[in-house]
Amino acid sequence: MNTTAPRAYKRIATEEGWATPEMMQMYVKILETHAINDPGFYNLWGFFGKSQAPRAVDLFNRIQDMGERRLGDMDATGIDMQLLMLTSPGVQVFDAATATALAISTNDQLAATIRKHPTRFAGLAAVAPQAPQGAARELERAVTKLGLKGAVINSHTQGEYLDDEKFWDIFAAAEALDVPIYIHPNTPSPQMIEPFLSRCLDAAIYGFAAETGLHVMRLIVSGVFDRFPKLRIVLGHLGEGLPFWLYRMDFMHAGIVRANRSEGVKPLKKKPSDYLRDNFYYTTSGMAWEPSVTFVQQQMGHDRVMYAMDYPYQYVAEEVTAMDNLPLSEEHKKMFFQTNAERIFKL
Ligand code: 1DF
Ligand code: MN
Repeated sequence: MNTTAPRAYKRIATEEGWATPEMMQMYVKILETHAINDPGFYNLWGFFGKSQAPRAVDLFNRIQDMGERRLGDMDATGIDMQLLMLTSPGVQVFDAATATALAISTNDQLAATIRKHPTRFAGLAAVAPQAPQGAARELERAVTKLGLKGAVINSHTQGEYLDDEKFWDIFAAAEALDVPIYIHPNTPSPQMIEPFLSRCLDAAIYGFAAETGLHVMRLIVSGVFDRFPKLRIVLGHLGEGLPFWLYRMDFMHAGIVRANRSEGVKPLKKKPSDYLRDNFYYTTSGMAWEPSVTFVQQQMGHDRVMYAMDYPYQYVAEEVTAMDNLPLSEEHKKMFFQTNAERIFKL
């Protein structure tokens, strides 16, 4: 099938990476000076930022191009619109003041890019969880003044997770603004990465999902969704494996609560799986495989699963064809490629 042929739906890709030259230079400087303590960062960006391997050079160039090359790649694969997010780990590796300032300037640049191509691009704001009140303020500015559609947070921030209440101003802001937070993967935190490293399992092959799935489980059992019942979270990679665990997480969580095992696990108003069905949305980034997509659609509902490519990391035309060929009714296919994204992100 030709993905550029006329069709009855728009293709909106909902986890598409971009970066500013300014941030890429700051990443390269970290690589050269070894300025932070994050083994995952050096593995991931040592490849994209310093390696001369053809794939690394190609990705390093494509991620920064916000004009002809990107639009050409979208046209070549029949992508009508990209929902852009600052590539992982975004500003989360810098000190709080640097990260806060960089998020603001990055969001201004993203808004300018979108103004140039308003039918092709929409975007999520970068925020710096290192300064939670500043992050909440920037989310509000980005949504109300810049027209961005929510925020992206790349899992842990220097080893800290969002179930810590010191971060909850960010959730309060997202709930009040009624915009989603996309929890995008990061490499595992310094506390958990060690056994991943020697087998190169720390990034997209598996570590991303282990890290991000853990992060979401921490959020759920912390009770954050009882405190913010309208909070909406988007996960890529079909939910980082969690939809496969629904039965077991409920069974085990009930036992842990009953036994009063830990201060860190209090009774919840609902089952863990209920929050994954009520507060979460899922994109197919990197997971263009019919059995998995079909399973998540069955479990979570056709109104919660959206198409994503994960450009430029998984720029694969055959995957668009595979998603076009999903066994879906015309109605469900339009929801999957277009109208779910329009509704969830208010495009
Ligand atoms: C990779 C994959 C890199 C994803 C990403 O951002 C990323 C990769 C730095 O293949 O190394 O967002 N991904 O979401 O699957
Ligand atoms: Mn991604």
